[in-house]
Amino acid sequence: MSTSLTEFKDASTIAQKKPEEFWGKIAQQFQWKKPWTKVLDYDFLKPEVKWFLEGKLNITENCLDRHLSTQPDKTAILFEPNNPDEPSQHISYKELHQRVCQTANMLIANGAKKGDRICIYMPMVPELAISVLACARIGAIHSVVFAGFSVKALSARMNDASCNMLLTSDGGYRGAKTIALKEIADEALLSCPSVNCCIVFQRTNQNVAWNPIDKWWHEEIEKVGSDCPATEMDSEDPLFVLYTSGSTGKPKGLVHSCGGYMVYTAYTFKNVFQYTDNDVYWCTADIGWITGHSYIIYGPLANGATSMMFEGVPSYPDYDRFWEVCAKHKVNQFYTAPTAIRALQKHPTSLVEKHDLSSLKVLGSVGEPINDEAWHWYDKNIGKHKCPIVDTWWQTETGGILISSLAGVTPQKPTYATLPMPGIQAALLDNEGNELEGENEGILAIKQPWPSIARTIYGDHERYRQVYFSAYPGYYYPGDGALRDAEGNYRITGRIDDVVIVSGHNLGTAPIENALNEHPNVVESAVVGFPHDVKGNALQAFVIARTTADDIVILKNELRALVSKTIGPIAKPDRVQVVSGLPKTRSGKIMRRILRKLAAGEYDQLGDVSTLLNPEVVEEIKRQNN
Ligand code: 7RM
Repeated sequence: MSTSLTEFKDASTIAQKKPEEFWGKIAQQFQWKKPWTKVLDYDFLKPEVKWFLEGKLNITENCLDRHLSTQPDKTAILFEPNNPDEPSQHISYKELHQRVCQTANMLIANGAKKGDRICIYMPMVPELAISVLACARIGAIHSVVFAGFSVKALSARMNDASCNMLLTSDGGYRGAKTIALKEIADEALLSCPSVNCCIVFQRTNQNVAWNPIDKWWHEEIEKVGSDCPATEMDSEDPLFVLYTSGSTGKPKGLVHSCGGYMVYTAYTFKNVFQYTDNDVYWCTADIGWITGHSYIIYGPLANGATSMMFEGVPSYPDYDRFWEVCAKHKVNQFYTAPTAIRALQKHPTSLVEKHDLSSLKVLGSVGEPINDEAWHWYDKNIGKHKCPIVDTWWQTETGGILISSLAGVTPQKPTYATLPMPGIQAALLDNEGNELEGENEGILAIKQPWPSIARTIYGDHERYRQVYFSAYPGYYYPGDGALRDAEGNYRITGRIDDVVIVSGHNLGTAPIENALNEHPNVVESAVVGFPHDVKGNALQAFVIARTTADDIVILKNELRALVSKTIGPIAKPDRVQVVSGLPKTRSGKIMRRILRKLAAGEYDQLGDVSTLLNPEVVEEIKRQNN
């Protein structure tokens, strides 16, 4: 681990000059059943990437078995339930190992084998993490679908990967609500002929319908023992598939491999968060997202860490739940999303001050650019100016963090993700694909593979090539824009596809949103283009305002003037619409695709809005426009 700036710089230099030597050395710290013969083989044009060729391993031996001799009683998973009156659970490495093995045997007893796709549609209970690891134990490919997703989203994902089995639960708790997961799963299964077994974990004890392929988890688990050898996997065998929404409707199933993914998530977890032995680490993401896969389960467990799993939501029973839980478990590293920070920031700071947050050492941010106001609120009120903030830029596709500071080791800079991790060769390109030098702004691209890059899109390698490797041949193209300062720090400015051409001018919507957000009465905003007779496209701004209705006309004029002054009259939105919310994904990303359709009045082309966090705002926007 790099614990000083010098060590970090040395690591970066070696990783750049001799990547195979660098990653080979890191990979040696893990347990391999058979060593690799070559560290890296790749061709970004094909594209093809292979790490630790011919190496054999099982990731669960590295996450579990390896720690049994050294720290069997250390808490691996610290489970905090939705209901604060329900006791938390400390699951030791020994117990987790035993439960994963037993669950793996339950899967085998129900017909699962290496290479099968197993869909997991479960709430944030320990059995979700156990299911993921049980699949990995036997070499089945897990496909976790976030338990907030609809029937359509679930069935589309199960069908895309022709899943053989589904692991779900009767229901799930989410704040004051209960979600009928089994009911959703039942409806989804009606159109998923490949699934021939559905194992149901009991969480809420609600009534459920029963079908011929259904089995109760608690009955099946009783029938098997807890001795389960780890299946030998090739380094390049798929470990899991995870779906991410694309700019078109069809979700992309990104496939991650066993060896490279393990090495990179473990390395970045340790270095970014500077995790030390007795720390309690908490990532608030759901395991349904890549952040949960890499930084609740695999990265932390590969390091023998204590990783907290939280079943609830930030607002239940009140808006201080995060802080209450931090104090209760003396959390040392806290990793969350800007959308959560902004939501909590709206509530009185007395809700924070009520709790003793002195255990916190490191704060993290992930998922979208963190705006200046949220960064400073987080730094002041949660970190008390004492905790470094790691703003971690990465994607489902990258498997692990690519750009971030290392907590307390490399310099931080508000709203900047800062420096690429060792081994990550970031570049800024202009529209023609020329590399830009020094302080600049452009299209972010990565020049060399890193161990946890996704290997393909499930069942559609051509789409994988097209989306990530064809725009700028020879580079991995993440689809984000970035600024770089004189020191080489990166600030991610937003998705490239969030660009609108107004009267022939390329306008990024992100800077316009930043300008709008400067207004004291604006909470959040999103800008999209819509077709315009004269300009080709014009801009529409959707803003969440603090103002009451009376002031809206004044506000709209002020906002237009503000954009005009900050960016230029060309960027002035033709329309400003005040809304109570913006359509967001469950992980907090604004769905500009839907706002574009709404702005264009194409209500029949909205696609499936049921996967949104807040489908009701779509209805509200439609109503306002009629
Ligand atoms: C981890 C995750 C990926 C997209 C990515 C960016 C945006 C993520 C940051 C960020 C600015 C960050 N995976 N993004 N982290 N933008 N700063 N620290 O979120 O596949 O769901 O999304 O999210 O646009 O391309 S993801």
